[in-house]
Amino acid sequence: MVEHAAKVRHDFLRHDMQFPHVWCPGCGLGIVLGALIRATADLDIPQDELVLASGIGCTGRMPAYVDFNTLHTTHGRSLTFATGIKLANPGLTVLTVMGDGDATAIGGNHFIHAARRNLNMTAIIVNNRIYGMTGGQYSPTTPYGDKATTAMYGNIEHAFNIAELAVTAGASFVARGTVHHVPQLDTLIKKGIRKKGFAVIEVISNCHTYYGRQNNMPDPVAHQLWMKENAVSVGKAAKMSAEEMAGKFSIGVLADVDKPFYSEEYAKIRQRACDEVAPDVDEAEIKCEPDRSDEFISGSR
Ligand SMILES: Cc1ncc(C[n+]2csc(CCOP(=O)(O)OP(=O)(O)O)c2C)c(N)n1
Ligand code: SF4
Repeated sequence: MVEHAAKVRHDFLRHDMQFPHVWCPGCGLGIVLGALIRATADLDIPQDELVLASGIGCTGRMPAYVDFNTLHTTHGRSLTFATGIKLANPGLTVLTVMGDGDATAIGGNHFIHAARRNLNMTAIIVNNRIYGMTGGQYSPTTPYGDKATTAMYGNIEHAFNIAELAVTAGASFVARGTVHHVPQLDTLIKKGIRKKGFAVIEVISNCHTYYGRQNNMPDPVAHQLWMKENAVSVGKAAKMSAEEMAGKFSIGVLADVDKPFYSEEYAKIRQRACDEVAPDVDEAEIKCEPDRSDEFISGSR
């Protein structure tokens, strides 16, 4: 077990090139990184078939540390780069990792439309309720009344519920986990990668440096205790009243539906157009590749 964990760390991290990392000691992002490499290792996906794209932010630094095909792109735009990659090479397993600001503020438009299109990729959204990298400005997930560098008297805006937004926008698979419930987080990421369609995993995490310090949770332990006390399983949450759920949040799988996904539909349209408009062109030149990314996913752990 210990040997396996060490091998995963050795094989999946760019340990000799990119460490020490830039994150604050105790930041939840290290836990998300661990869950991501364990999940991809368990699924036995060859690293050359994996892509991790990010935007900008503390979360956006994650691709620097993993030994996959990686892109560190512009703020809010990782899904647009990821879409291009998936359509150009549907055989790749494409993931994006975004902060709450990256995904739902500047990238909010791309996020809802990626879900609506049902792109076959996995979006991990690390929700630490703040803009970490730029010094603690409030984000679309900062709760009403909480403090931020730009809301020193308390936030007067109301927060998005990222997972519910994803369900409403049409994502095939939507789950919420935390950096406290780590084995569950590994499983949710694996389920998301296996899913054919747009999979969203919201991860409740801690930015104790900027969010916590301004909101009476100044260290990672306080955040861990808060997650432990306030996370409720989806099944249990369904039986609780709105009053009982006040201040709490559900964890687990919120949506899991099967429906046509974009890269498959797009390949069919291309094939049809090729057959009708250019029947004489050599098929090898046209390259209407179907989405076969699941052929590389074989792990059963
Ligand atoms: C176009 C653009 N606008 C603004 C910025 C500045 N900026 C960099 S990261 C960031 C927010 C980061 O917050 P979040 O996405 O929640 O990620 P975190 O750092 O908390 O992981 C902002 C506003 C930028 N880099 N590019
Ligand atoms: S500023 Fe916040 S989100 Fe960024 S590394 Fe530090 S604790 Fe993590």
